Amino acid sequence: MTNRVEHSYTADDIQVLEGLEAVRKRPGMYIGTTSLRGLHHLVWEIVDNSIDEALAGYADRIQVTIDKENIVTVIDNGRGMPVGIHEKTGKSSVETIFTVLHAGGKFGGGAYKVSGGLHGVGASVVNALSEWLEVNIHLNGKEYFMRFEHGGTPVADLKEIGVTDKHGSVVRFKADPTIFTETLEYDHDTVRDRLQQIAFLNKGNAIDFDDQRFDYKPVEFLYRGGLKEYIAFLNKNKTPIHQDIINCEGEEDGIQIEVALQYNESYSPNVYSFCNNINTHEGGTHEEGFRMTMNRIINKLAKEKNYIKDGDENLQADDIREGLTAIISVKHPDPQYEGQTKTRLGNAEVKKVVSDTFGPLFERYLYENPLQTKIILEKVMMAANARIAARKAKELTRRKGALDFASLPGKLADCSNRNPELCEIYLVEGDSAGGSAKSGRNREFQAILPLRGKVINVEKARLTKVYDNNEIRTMFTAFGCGFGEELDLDKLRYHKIVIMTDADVDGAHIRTLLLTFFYRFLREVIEGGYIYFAQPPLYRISKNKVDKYAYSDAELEVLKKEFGDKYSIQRYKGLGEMDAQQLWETTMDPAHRILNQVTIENAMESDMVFDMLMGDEVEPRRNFIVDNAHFVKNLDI
Ligand code: TTJ
Repeated sequence: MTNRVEHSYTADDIQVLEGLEAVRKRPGMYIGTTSLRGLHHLVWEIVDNSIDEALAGYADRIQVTIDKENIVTVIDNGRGMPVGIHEKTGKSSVETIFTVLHAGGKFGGGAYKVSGGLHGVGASVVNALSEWLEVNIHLNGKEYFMRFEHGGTPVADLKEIGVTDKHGSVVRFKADPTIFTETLEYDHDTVRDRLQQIAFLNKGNAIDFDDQRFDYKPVEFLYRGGLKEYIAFLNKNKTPIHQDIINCEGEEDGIQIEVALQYNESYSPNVYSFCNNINTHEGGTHEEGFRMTMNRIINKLAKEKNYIKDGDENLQADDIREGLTAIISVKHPDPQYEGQTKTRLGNAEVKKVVSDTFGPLFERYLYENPLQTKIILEKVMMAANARIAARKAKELTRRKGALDFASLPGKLADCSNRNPELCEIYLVEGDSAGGSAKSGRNREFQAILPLRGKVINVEKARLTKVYDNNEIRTMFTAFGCGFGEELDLDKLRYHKIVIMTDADVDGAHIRTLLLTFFYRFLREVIEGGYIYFAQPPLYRISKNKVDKYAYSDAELEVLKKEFGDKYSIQRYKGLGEMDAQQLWETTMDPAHRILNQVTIENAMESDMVFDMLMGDEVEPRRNFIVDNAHFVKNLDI
């Protein structure tokens, strides 16, 4: 009998190790990638556990620390992980949580598990991918400790190590450098932004972030106003057209819904949705429910108040979304995710829940606030009228053949190859760099499109103006894939669209304008991974007719050492300072160049930065420039 128990215990043991070994063999299966993005997943995974405890109502403060060695510590003031022996495994629950795959969820106390996409794979995955991981638990006056090494092997059993008057859980870990071979350095901004987002989405829960690397100061994110404060944050560089941020909360069938919205003067929509704190980039049933409810109520009011009359066409979703900043956040006990990146909420029942909970509250708000309603309806009517005008302008443009390839103005230097997979188009700032790029390129597969002057700001211009703009028309024509509803990626003529600008503030500005354009008109092209930034070198270092190029200050330091003394350094201020040969060697030759692929997050970020740089508010702009002084300094001296 005893033997049998022992035997099966050993078998379990082996199984556990095999489980973690599987994670180490194929980390991508569990965290998507072992790049920086995968590294960040470790942090999200651990933080999610504390969020669950907060959502269950037992914790209200989470502290995240990254120290100088990139060791991450997550602390919550929840109940503390359970310390008893786990029935099924015969080991402590803590050991089970950190060594058995997918065990995480079974121990959480909350009804809303924060799991979706790659999240929620469990703390054991983090343990498996860590050089070491330590757990401290404060529970019932006692402190417990356990340490794992080499990808999840317990150093000793869970041990009582002292007394405490606190309660909660502490997890510390060092990512395994043999797994994360690309980088072990967490990106400050990415971690900060995500923690701030979690704080916005969970009102009243404090998240402290202390990044001890560089000169960052500790920050506390605590938003008692929740989504209302999130909207105020997103709109901080925009001009709202009505005073209130409209905020509705409800619950039905155990599904919680929170919606907040406000219209601003701009023309573009900013609608974000979340399920269990995960950004559902691809939308889903909560967003559909929101759109349908908005449509129904706005059309109803527009009719009642005689903005639209019998026989007029209904207001459309696009009219209602113009200049709308909105967030829809649902907490669902059993979310189903769909879509390419598993970020579309699929639960059909959510549509009705949004309609039932948000609908009546939103409607009531509008009836009780006739002044704000009037402002909103007038804005939506303007959008509808502009849409009808734009449709006519677009039809006219198409009839004139302006988007046909034959009508392409002479400035595109196309490539000779016709296989889109092999073809690249460089969007180059300025005619002089455009000239060098044209002479330096490989004309077999590289096309060059010089952009003259400033690219139009598609956020601030009406659609008719955008369609009239020469640079925009040329790009649409050159890309060949159409846009908006008619966008067809199969027709895209280049599978690499490379934005090549000077490495200075103006270049960054043009890059931002272009990204904003792509984000608003060709989002699928970004999502398809077709857009890149070229990275021109910052310096050339030469000695005895040998030239080498540095793409960062750090690289320059390395090269200086390599060259010893008696070298000369040229600092590049713009693409125009390089001749055709140099431009090819440093920035365009696939064998040597650095291309940075643009992600939808880059584009969203740039959308916000953009608003800030272009908006009416002086203070945020000043702060941004001060914050980025290192960047500006690098480039302008
Ligand atoms: C489970 O039910 C009994 C009381 O404690 C519940 C629980 O699991 N709480 C909990 C887990 N709080 N915090 C965690 C946790 C925190 C971190 C940082 C990491 C992990 C894996 C869990």
